[in-house]
Amino acid sequence: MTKIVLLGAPIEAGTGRRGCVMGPDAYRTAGLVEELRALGHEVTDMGDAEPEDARDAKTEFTHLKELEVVAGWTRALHADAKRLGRGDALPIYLGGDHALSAGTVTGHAAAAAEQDRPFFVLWLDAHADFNTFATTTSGNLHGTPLAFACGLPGFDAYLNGPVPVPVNPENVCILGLRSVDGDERRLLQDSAVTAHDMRAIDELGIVPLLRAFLDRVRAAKGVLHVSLDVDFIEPDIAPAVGTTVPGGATFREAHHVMELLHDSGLVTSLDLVELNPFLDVKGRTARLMVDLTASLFGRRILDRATRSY
Ligand code: HAR
Ligand code: MN
Ligand code: MN
Ligand code: MN
Repeated sequence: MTKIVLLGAPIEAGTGRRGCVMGPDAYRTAGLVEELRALGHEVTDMGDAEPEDARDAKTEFTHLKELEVVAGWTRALHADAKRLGRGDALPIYLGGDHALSAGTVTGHAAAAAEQDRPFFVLWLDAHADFNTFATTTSGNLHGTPLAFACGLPGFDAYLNGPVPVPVNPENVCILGLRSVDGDERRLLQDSAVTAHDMRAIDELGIVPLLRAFLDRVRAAKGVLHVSLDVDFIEPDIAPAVGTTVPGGATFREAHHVMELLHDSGLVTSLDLVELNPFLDVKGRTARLMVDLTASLFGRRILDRATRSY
């Protein structure tokens, strides 16, 4: 049994279109609480977080969209995540677009540092979200949270100062990449982030790539934050996302990742991001995300005599 807290983060300012604000309620409607309780977990839904006022958030760049709103969410969620990271329950953040992870990842990194635990991030995404204010061409700030969390320069507007505990890029693994911008690609290649694109998954298999990372987390006695972007998954089966890219993880690849994460016992916090219920087809994407979360929390096809991990 795991103690789980759910916190909604209905932010859509990081993306170029409307709809992610409905994400938290779509997860509730799709039965997330009931599914987790059916697996024997103790679940508390804390409702939705609210952004701080961040009208002071300013930069020299004029093409950034909704910087003040994103900064307000970053500050609020950073504080929420730092507090929840000190507690004994496992938080699931219900997005909301991926800009929310600027707050959750940096908040959990700060809480882990207080406890002298190495902090690791698994980023399941078609995108690297490794743009800075200087490199984003779209100005959509959901393309920036991982660069921010890793301490790349220029982001002081988000937390009104530097990131207190930047994530060590060596402790970050991205799985599922298939859309990276030009300058973003250079930043990623110059960093120590482990980035596995879909070709690597095709050639080597998603399981060995994930296992290698989990082995590192375990060896370091680390804690693991997982950030699951809907667009990690093949859009034919997960259409409710504004930034679909063909060639994503299959149904079984996505579930297998979740099953291995469960068996590892290493996950300490989770983001579910980018669900846009306005784009969904009869709730299927919301239900798939709930089912993937259930796999991460122990739902299995058969009980195995030996652990698969
Ligand atoms: N790289 C593109 C940009 O920065 C697209 C980013 C899209 N990000 C998400 N989350 N949808 O992964 O504009
Ligand atoms: Mn609501
Ligand atoms: Mn993303
Ligand atoms: Mn994405």
